[in-house]
Amino acid sequence: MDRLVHEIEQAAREAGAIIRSAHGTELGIENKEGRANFVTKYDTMVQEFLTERLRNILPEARFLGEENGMDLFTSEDAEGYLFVIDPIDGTTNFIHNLHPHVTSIGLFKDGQPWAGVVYAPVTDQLFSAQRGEGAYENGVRIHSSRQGLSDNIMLTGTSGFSMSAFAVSQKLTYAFQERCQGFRSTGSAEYNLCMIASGRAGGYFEMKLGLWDFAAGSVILEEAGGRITDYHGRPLTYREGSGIVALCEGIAADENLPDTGAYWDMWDGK
Ligand code: 2AM
Ligand code: CA
Repeated sequence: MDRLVHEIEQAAREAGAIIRSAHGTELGIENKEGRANFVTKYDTMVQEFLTERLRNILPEARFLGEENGMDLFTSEDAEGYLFVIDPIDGTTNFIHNLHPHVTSIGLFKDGQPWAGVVYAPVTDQLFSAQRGEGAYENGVRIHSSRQGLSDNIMLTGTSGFSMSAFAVSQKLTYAFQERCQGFRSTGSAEYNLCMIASGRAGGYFEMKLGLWDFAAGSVILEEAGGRITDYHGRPLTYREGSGIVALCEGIAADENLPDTGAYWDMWDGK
């Protein structure tokens, strides 16, 4: 793996140390737009820390992040290097001192994800991947499950932002339920993708995510032999947030899965 990726890993570990130090302190919780959407002073602090730290590592890179006001992909982002950062993915967990909450750093090259680093500070798990170089957990190569649905646990999103998305997700969960070993929900999209990449879970779907919620994990999952698409099975555009369906190698090969696209079409988009 490129030295650049190892430097990003180090930056993610340092961000994680800031997050670990937060417990027992005043978090400075504020409401953002919409339902169950919070930001704390640590989200902002870690975003600022990473922006400066990563700028030193790769001065020519542009930045897109959840907490820095630069959250729209522009035409200039489609060329060269672009960091797509979520300082804390799983902020609601973080607020409740619940694992997982992770720092995630995606690095795009010419508009496509090229490397991803996800660090879970509570469990000291570092996931990373570089396009064409495989995926790793704490330096050990990982691969997604080659087993089918009946031998896997599935993960579901929380869809805290929308009751109508929650209702459709519940229906899709029901459709998968009888064929898998049941569902879990972690509250962090990036961590979910790493759980599939490392063979612990078989799949995950969520109807609305920010680009920073899957920018890093998508490379990690694909490098671990898994697949990530929209609900209709199409490749992601990586130009904005979207709904995602993420599957391990074994489940991606199943031709009789519930039709996620049909469920997507039931959602009013609100
Ligand atoms: P966050 O913790 O960075 O906000 C939970 O299933 C996942 O959904 C988390 O990764 C969470 O990211 C994300 N999420 C929470 N609220 C969201 C919203 N309003 N829009 C998109 N994604 C959201
Ligand atoms: Ca976040």
